Amino acid sequence: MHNGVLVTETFIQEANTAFSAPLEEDYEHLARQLARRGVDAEPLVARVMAFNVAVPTWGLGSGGTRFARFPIPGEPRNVFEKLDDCEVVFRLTRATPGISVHIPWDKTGNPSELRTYAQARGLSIDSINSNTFQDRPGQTLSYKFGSLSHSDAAVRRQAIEHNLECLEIGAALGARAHTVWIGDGGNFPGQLHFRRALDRYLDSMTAIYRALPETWRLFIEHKFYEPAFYSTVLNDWGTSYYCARELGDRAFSLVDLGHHGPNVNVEMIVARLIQFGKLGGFHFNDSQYGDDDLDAGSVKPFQLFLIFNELVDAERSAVPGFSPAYMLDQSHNVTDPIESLIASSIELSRAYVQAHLVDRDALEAYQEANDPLMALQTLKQAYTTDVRPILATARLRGGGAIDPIAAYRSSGYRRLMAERRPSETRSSAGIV
Ligand code: RM4
Ligand code: MN
Ligand code: MN
Repeated sequence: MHNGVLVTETFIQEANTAFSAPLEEDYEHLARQLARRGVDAEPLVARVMAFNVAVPTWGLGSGGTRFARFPIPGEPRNVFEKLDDCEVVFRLTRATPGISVHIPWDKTGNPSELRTYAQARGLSIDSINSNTFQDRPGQTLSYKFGSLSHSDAAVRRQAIEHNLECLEIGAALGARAHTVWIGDGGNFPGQLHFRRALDRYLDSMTAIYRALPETWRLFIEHKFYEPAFYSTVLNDWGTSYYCARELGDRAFSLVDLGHHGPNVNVEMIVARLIQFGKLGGFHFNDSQYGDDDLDAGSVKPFQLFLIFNELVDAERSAVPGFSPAYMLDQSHNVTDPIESLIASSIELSRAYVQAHLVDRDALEAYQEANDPLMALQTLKQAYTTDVRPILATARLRGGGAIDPIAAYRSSGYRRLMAERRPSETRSSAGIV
């Protein structure tokens, strides 16, 4: 069964008919408005068409908290069904051909079969994530007290081996990056010797780095708390930067938007990592209090814009080696995951194109003249521009939907999946 049956090109074209005349009008109006500001809309459409963000397989099922998980009908039951859902997101948005997979959650007996399955849907696996933050049935040693930084060398070895296996699977899948996030840390003061734990982490990571295929990048993801509540081993961007530098040229820091303390200036962290040549990429999501894994741009869209402002600034000034990987990392607890992923990918494109609207010469002049009010106004002018017609035009030209969520809802895809994928009783708590 191929799910394109429902969300076919013809279906999308038909869904677009009602929206295309108003879109044309809105696009022309916006293009004239931008022309008055000396901005050409056409290259912006081209930029949006070239903009991609990878979708996480673990975001396709309903997530949950440690209290409960509320499954929705038609959830994918395995990685193949997850890819079917990814295909729907991709067809409608045309912005999400890349997929991040998590091992062992997405482990199959035959990675090359999975690779072909993805390719047949216009998708590719671009990064692999290891998981040493939970125990699996049949696992010899427990990660309860850590993995790559564990006090016991045998546990560290087991966690290293798992990462090496991820590299092998990733190579068969055609991935180009490996992301390591560990849950290691301490729940109580005194539990961990901070320096020793970090040394052990670095030793383990060195073994993984040595096995990294030549063309790959290694991403390390810091997080200031959770599951460890008092201290984490890779707690902040400074530690991450230090470790990435110690590991070598192909190791980079990955910024997950939910992994910072409240009110932390994340855009500044992004700028610092760019300046130091160590920004590997992003796990986009949004949050109110912590690692809430909410949809990108839902709570703090201005922060998302400010982050893209730094990214576009680096892109335009051709910072050497600047090539961050854009990935979503979200848990959809109360929405249809397909809709959340569509909405999130649109939020990212919006922030990206708005960042391109910043009048950078004017901004620099205001910065040099110490005119904070006008500097902010310059950013706000870009941020308050309604760029929806540019985003929709880019989707339309790429073969996607003008209104992807409306098209998805009218396709009946979820209903059909509810019939085809009888639910498995899985009411346990947990992120996925
Ligand atoms: C973590 C972290 C990792 C993700 C897991 C599921 O908080 O963000 O990137 O793989 O959650
Ligand atoms: Mn993450
Ligand atoms: Mn996270």
